[in-house]
Amino acid sequence: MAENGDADFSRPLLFEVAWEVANKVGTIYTVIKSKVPFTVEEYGNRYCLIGPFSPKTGPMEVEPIENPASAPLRDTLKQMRDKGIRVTYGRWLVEGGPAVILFDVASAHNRIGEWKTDLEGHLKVPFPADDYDTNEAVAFGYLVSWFFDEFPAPLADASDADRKTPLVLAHFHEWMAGVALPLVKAKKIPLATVFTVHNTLLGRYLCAGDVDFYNNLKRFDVESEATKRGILHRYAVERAAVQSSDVFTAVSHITAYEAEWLCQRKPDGVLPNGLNVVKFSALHEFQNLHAIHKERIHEFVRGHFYGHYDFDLERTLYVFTAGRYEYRNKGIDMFIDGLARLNKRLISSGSTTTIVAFIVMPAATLGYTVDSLKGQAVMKQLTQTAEQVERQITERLMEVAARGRLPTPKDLLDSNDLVLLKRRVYALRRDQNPPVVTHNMADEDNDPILNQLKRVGLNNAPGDRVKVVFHPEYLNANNPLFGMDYDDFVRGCHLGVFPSYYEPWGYTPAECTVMGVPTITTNLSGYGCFMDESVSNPRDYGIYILDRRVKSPEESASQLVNALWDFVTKNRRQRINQRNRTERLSDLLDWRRLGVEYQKARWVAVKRKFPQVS
Ligand code: G6P
Ligand code: 1S3
Repeated sequence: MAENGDADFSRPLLFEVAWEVANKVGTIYTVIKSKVPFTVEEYGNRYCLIGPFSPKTGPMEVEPIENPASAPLRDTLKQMRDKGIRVTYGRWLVEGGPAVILFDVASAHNRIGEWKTDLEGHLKVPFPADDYDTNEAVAFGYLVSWFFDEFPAPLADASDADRKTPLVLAHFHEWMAGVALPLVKAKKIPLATVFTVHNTLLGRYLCAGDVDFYNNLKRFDVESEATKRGILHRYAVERAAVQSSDVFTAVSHITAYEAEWLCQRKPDGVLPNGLNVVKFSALHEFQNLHAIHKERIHEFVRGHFYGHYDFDLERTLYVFTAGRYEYRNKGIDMFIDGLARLNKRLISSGSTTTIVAFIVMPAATLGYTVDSLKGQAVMKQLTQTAEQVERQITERLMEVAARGRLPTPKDLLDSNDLVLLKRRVYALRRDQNPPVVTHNMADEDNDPILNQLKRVGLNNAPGDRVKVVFHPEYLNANNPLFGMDYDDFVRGCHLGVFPSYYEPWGYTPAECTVMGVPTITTNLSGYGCFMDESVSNPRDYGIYILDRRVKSPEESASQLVNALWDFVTKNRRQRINQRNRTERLSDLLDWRRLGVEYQKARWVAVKRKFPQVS
């Protein structure tokens, strides 16, 4: 956004519009936030983001500025404020510090009825009264289109010489920001638009059910499928956004293929999600971080498995999966099945390697279980006691040696120490297996993960070579069990497993890659397809790509077990080498490389909207 009011007309203004601007709901927040520094580098103060104001997080996300320095923006916001709309303008407190406009959707709630009736006229679909998310999306969309309608923009057919105001571009993400697009088109607002889908509404619903999605993609009766699922109105918004934008894009080829059939327009391009890659100057630095964070996971494991801690941590590997709790879409069904088969194979081969598999997926819970908290507490007490005894031993050693005598074993531990230690050791006893879940689930009986673990017999029994820990909450440094941020946890693990069936992009494996952690992914994830196209032998770089597109579920499951087996039978030196190779791929995922696709999409949008611009 032009702050100084005298913008260079040859240089466009760029707005980026999304429900997750300064409002973390899911991973689109990560896409936009991580891309900001790269976009600011190109657009400087001609860049501004637009999102909804969240009373909970908005004040922490944005540093407000009373009045924008740019006169057109100031006037536009004033006109809206004068009509009762609450707007926060300021700097988004993220790297790059871009300008941001947050509309308080609640201040427009009184207009939702009128706007929905208008939208029904445009989309020819009825909107239910009680769909909260849709109501919010409608209000946000009308506010955004109102903003662009008021904002001075060049006439689409003006020549360079006549153009009095800068050319304006807007990039919209996802259906919740999509309502504005058909309105912009209907009102003929001279705005070059790009729309990106990060998944399709119908695709997500269809995949979560029991449907052979990819083999039937071309045959779905989209409106009737959307109607069956009660989402026809949402679907209509998404399709209208797709069809009204100057340039339509998807985050991956697999999603582009899906969107072509479900939203009925072939995407103009693919905009993969990048990351802000921070490279270490020497490879050993990220390897050292792995060792440091693995130590912290060891501490958790000693506590969680207290009383049954009979395996060697030097021969233990940590594998994990994480993300939104979408059991089938994220391939958790296949992951658990794969773990059960791996367990059998390790046992029958007489292996002494132990695998601890973590599932980090938020679900409704009633808090941590007493047993989980107790495990960490008894281990903490044991550590304190051991440290106390150690101090006493040092004192005794000194005392004896200072008198010119060599200490004997009897001088080291006295009976009080032994009593103290015995108390701690007895506190570690327990009859039952260590729990597979760290929390009390709100609905344990119907939890798909717990039910499948039961079915396949993974219950942390003493003889099992594969142990499981389901942590139904995202990780952060204040977590009483791990006390680790997610990134540190990932670094401490050995392998990320993401056998997704529906995964438009998949940030989780991409994040692993930039941290040098090998992953298992699939050719139904945007990330997996991207790696398959970009790297000649992904497996050599620690990227195992399962075929879930052509192969049967049984064949894909065998591929998963083989990939796990291949990984767990590597020795330490091989794992270290593999991590080095994985980390080398991180440049591929950097916004500096992938952001170019965004530039191309914007360029095409300008060309389509303003053909006279050279
Ligand atoms: C890093 C550290 C090494 C450590 C190794 C453990 O490479 O720099 O000092 O030995 O991690 O690797 P592992 O795969 O066994 O956790
Ligand atoms: C979507 O979030 P999800 O986890 O619901 O958008 C993400 C960002 O583009 C993408 O990485 C992910 O695959 C999609 O599924």
